[in-house]
Amino acid sequence: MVEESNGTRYKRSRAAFMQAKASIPGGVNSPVRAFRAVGGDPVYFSRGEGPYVWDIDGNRYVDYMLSWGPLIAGHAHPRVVAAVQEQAAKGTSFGAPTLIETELAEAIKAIFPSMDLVRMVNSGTEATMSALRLARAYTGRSKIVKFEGCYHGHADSFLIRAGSGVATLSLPDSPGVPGDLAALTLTIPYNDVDALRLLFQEHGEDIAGVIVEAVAGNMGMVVPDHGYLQAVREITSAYDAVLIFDEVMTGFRVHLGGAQALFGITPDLTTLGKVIGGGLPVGAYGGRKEIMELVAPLGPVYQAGTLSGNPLAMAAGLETLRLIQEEGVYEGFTKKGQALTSAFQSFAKKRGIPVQTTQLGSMFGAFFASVPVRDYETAKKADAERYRKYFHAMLEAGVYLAPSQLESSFLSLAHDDEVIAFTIQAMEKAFQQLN
Ligand code: KE4
Repeated sequence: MVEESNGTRYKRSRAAFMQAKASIPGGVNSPVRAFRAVGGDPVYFSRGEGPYVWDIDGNRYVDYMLSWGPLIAGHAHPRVVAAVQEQAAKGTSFGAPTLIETELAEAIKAIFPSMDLVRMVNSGTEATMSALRLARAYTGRSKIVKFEGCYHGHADSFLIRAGSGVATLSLPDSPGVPGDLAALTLTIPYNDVDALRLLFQEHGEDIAGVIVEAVAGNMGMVVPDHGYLQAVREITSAYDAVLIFDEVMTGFRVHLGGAQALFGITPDLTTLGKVIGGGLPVGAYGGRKEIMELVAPLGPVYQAGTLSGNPLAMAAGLETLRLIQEEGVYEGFTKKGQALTSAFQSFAKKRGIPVQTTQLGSMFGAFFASVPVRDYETAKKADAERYRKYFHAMLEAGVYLAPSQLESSFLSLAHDDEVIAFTIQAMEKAFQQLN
């Protein structure tokens, strides 16, 4: 049995957590970091380099959480650090246009051709809330559709049966969201075309938009059924509702061009974040010209931000996009992701433990479940207790995974074959501790 916080291994982290709780709600600046789903106290990181992070007790881990996705180049990539240092020496923010903002917008457009115009913001939440406002303005309608278990950040309209931390903490919906506003968010199961068709038959004329994680990553990793996204596209088009692909997590992860490139579906709007900031605060939304032209100052839909497009995040994002467009990067991600998921499957089989795994590009997921996970209902049935034990066994073995089964895991350029081999050895040890 793995001791969650045995002896001195996490001594400094435990003390740090106690101290933090005196000043920060729950001791963390984002709920999923609090280890609530896996028990024990969170470990405090002091530094990262490549695929590794070190905690303040000096323990080293191979990191598959990678700051929840942004660090696709790995921790402190020399070229990203140099780009940020060079930019910082010239000034960190101007609140005025800079060339580098246009450079990143153009780099994003080259990878996401559905984005005729792109607006930079400072988080995925800002991106999705802005895209939602835009969809409502463009259609003159108020209702939106989201899917149970999908997470689109913490703007009021999205905290309805959401995934990620909302699901991890089993919060039904968040208090503080006015009932009248919550009523405008219609939620249905993911991967259920009939439910979507029925919803549109009933509310279609009032639905401004549908926002979807085209590959879901916030209820664990759940892939769309064959033809599902095509059906979502057809139904939204038939009712002139705006289709928003929330690619904050999947962008550059499941494919360089995100889920829309992988599945060949063109959304009306796309939201991005994480990778395009290379670890600095960033978000972006963009899409069809006739919709984006409504955004102020071009149009009347207001959205603003003191640090939007700040040169530091632009510099880190640009260098990161250059790095992942080098030859063979995505073949490498697929090879390593498959090595991990097949090892996981084989160790589980040997122990007679039912598991489900998913892998697309540099993103992968695993459930302790006997049936394929295709929506929030089945995701919630996965064995959380077994995941808890596995998480701590891997932590003890020097591998840091997402502290919740309702999240996804990520690879970086720095996860080389030696790191993958180390991880597979840790997996084998961890499975020996699972009954
Ligand atoms: P941020 O506001 O956290 O930058 O992005 C919100 C967001 C929007 N859309 C999707 C698909 C997302 O996955 C996210 C944020 N993801 C979570 C991890 N599941 C961030 C981690 C956290 O909340 O601390």
